[in-house]
Amino acid sequence: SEIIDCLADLHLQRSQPATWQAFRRYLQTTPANRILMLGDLFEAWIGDDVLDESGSFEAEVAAVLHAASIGGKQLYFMHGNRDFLIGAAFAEAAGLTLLPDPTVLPLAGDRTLLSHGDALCTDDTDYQRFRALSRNPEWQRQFLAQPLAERRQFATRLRTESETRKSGQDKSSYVDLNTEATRAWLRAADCRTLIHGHTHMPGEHALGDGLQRIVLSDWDLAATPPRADVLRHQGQGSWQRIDLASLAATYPSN
Ligand code: OKV
Ligand code: MN
Repeated sequence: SEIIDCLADLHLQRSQPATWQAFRRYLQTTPANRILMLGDLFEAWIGDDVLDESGSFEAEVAAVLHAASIGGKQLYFMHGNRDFLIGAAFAEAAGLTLLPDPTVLPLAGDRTLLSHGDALCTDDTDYQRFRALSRNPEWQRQFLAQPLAERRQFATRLRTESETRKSGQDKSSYVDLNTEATRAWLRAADCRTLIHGHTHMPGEHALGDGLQRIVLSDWDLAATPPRADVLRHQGQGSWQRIDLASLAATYPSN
């Protein structure tokens, strides 16, 4: 029967070759028929025209995804807060289908809602203001009209701003998903389960009335211990968390 994998927050970048290698190996070995990538596949994305540069890391990732697609994997991608500018050119180069956020996965046993997760961090009003602006088509058109060098500077500034916020004191209160907003999304979509990433706080949370959210880890194969979660749905069963990093540790010669 059909096997579905969900993963998120790989934050792929050339300077993290272990994570990129683990993802390539995963694509070659997973038994999944469908692979659902729930955002922040890339650490940064400043426009699909990065694919046209010679020696482009992003083009290399697209080519590997495209090969998996030709090999029979159905690939899906939802935007994250880092790679919200991924567009139709990347989707075509990678052989994947873009999904809206949120998307309902109408599984027989358990209708599951999929999201990156950032839209539900409603207590972080500064971030939500940035999100609304950066998802505006006119803002995106103006941003993409700038030269690549200027867009790179902007990405660097956002990364610095993000590091500053992460090192700030009272972050715990607003970096997580708002429970009432999450319950409202689940009810509106007639789902019991939400799967998301974004927070890098893997876990499972009961939200009351039989509702729940399952949180994916980010991927960092250079960390100690390394992390690389996949949530797998197989047959009539429920979602099963697989830590690819610990599987790899069991077979060091792989
Ligand atoms: C999003 C990208 C980080 C891309 C920045 C004012 C500033 C808010 C911010 C909100 C978004 C960072 C801080 C993020 C996208 C990155 C790194 C690379 C598109 C400002 C208000 F700087 F303009 F003043 N933000 N976040 N990147 O979600 O972490 O390539 S972020
Ligand atoms: Mn994110």
